[in-house]
Amino acid sequence: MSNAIDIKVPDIGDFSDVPVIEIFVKPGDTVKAEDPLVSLESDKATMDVPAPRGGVVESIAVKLGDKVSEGSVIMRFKAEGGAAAAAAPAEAAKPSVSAAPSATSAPAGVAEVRVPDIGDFKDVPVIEIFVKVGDSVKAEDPIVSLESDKATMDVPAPLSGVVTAIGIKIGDKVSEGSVILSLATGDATAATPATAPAAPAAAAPAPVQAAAAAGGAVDEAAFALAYAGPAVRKLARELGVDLGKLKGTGDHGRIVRADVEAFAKGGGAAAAPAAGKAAAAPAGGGVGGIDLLPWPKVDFSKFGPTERRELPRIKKISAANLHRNWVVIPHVTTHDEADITELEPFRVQMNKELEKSGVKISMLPFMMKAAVATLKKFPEFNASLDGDALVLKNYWHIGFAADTPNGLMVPVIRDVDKKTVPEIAKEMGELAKLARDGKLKPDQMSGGTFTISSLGGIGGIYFTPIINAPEVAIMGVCKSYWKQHSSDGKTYTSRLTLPLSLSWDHRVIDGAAAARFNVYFANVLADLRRVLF
Ligand code: CAO
Repeated sequence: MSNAIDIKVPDIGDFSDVPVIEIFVKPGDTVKAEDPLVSLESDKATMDVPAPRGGVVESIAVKLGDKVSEGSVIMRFKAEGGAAAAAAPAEAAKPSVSAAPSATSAPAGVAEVRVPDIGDFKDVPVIEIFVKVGDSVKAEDPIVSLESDKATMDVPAPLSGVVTAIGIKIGDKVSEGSVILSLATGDATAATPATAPAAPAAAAPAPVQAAAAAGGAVDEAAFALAYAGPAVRKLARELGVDLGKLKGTGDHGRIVRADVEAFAKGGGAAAAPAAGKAAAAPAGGGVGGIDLLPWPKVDFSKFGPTERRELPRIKKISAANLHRNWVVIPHVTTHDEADITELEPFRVQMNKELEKSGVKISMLPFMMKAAVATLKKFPEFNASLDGDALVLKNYWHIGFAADTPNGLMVPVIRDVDKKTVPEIAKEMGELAKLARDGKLKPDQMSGGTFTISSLGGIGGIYFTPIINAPEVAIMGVCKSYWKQHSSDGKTYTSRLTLPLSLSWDHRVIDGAAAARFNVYFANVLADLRRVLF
């Protein structure tokens, strides 16, 4: 009996003809159950289809851009064993992407609505309840919002009815299966909760992407940054309310439904449902019209031939992070330079001595050591903002920006203070390779206290790196070059000069401290004996 299994698109709710935007595996790859196989992107959500079981990929049945629906074959697996192959593949695939919310019928005409499959999340706090007893809801209306530390998820009503009881309150922690409320329906027992929830069905990041994907002619940057869940965003779109202009009254400033309604009633919105166009107008209200304008929509093909390329997944994730960091943090960049005339021959000598070990040392591991020495001297650079307080960290985990075929990644080397330069160089090489192969694990990218972004192997003189929040500073480094230097204006010597660009968060750091940081950092590189102090 053949061991091959067709892997099909599982239940993806109401979506059909959804384009394949990424394929994560190739024939010959061994995958484990739950490894992502392909990514699909509808206009509402990005959904990864995970492997329903382990196996070896025999062939891929789709290509990028192909449109698929539930049941479409995406690839063929050689199963791990004959017994596994015997199981119905569609059945196995089903729970991995979306499960419908479980509404079970209780007494005739009453359905109990429970928290649906929300992936790995457990004990997730309820942050908003959109309905009250007596309210009529339609299938798909959001009923509550849950918020984990990673995502905000709205749970939609699985069927239409009237709310007869609510079993939770704000702040309660819920998991899959927790009862949310009871609904009286015309025919509850007949109702099949067939519709997949828009937000919680997909993997954790999907609700965020779904929310961010909603389009409209408002200040999109501010709208995307606003602290609000998908249902509130949807309402804001319908009412033409620009979320970026609202102050939330929910926990931690979260914008709740009532805020949007109050804003709309108070004339804050340009107009009701047909407001999309009106909201596009700058809301400067006669003060000169210099507010942010909506992103220009241009038909580039009018001017010449074009080609459309979707951004890779990593780029989309880093783009959202970079955008937030750039908009939220008041960045300032201070440039300086380090004299590495003495350090460079030492580096070359060390590489000769280490030739047989296979470890190659660039300038970056020295900069990591210099960073730790400088961070110890200026602890507020090795810190993060937490509300009104600064959390100073007594560990020195240094991240480094790595350029990979899929986009920018920041692996982190832990406890740089306890490691030698060759140890750092070795670990850096290993992490950079994992990054380029797309195999970095989350814990290899987390916990950093300061980041170095080196373009030294490429070129440039100075640049303005974007701070890797929640860190408060980042050191950018460019290519060293020989520079004429004079201390008296009469005699000149050539010095090997390393350009430094330190970006810092002006909420935490002042310009004088940043200038001192750079001077100290440069001095350490000029004479590494300072690391001993
Ligand atoms: N000045 C002069 N030469 C330098 C240098 C500098 N500041 N830094 C590195 N070099 C040299 C290295 O010594 C090496 O020379 P050889 O080939 O002769 O040995 C060469 O440039 C290439 O170095 P490298 O880039 O492979 O090694 P690295 O340790 O300097 O950097 C890594 C490793 C992973 C950080 C790097 O490969 C990388 O990805 N850099 C890009 C980071 C980036 O994209 N930053 C921008 C983020 S903001 O968008």
